[in-house]
Amino acid sequence: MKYTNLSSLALATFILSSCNQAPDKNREQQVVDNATVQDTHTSGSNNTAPEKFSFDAVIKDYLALKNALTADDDKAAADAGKQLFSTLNAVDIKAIPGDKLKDYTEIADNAKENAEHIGANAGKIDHQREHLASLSKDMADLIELMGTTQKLYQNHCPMFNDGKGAVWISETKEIKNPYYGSKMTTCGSVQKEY
Ligand SMILES: [Cu+2]
Repeated sequence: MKYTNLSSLALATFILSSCNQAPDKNREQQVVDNATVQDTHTSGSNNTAPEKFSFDAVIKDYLALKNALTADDDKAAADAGKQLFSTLNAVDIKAIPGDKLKDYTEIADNAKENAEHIGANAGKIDHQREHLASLSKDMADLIELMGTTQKLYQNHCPMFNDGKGAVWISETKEIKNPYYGSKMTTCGSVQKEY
């Protein structure tokens, strides 16, 4: 396995246990959302465009979310979190190669939970940033699995989470730390290029 999904799942579970929202309610909502998306898909039978998996929209939404937290903007981060959640739910899993489907689903489910919590926590930027740490691991895992057409960097902040550190995915080589924003913009280093 190229990615370490188990550790990000463990982190998400840890974060979720400190959240106000009942996880069961989230899951129900997710099921409803999935059903809605599937309905729209099946009813759009006039659409003759070939179904092709594109991961670009997910990356675009993640980067908007990351940049909102870099700018210390909890409301924009919440909006971006909601957008990412709906983009992830709209992904047509039929377009994902069969041998990658199981891994994709596991990581994407985790990413959805993180995006949803960031969306629901405007006003609590510290909590949004905890979820960003788990979400960024998910994104790194998804990029390893699905690839990217866009040039991206995996950056590392050594200080976040009591010195345990956290990664983020960036479109620029220049360090702009989303975990500390204006307090410590240039903390971190480039760990990997995609
Ligand atoms: Cu949360």
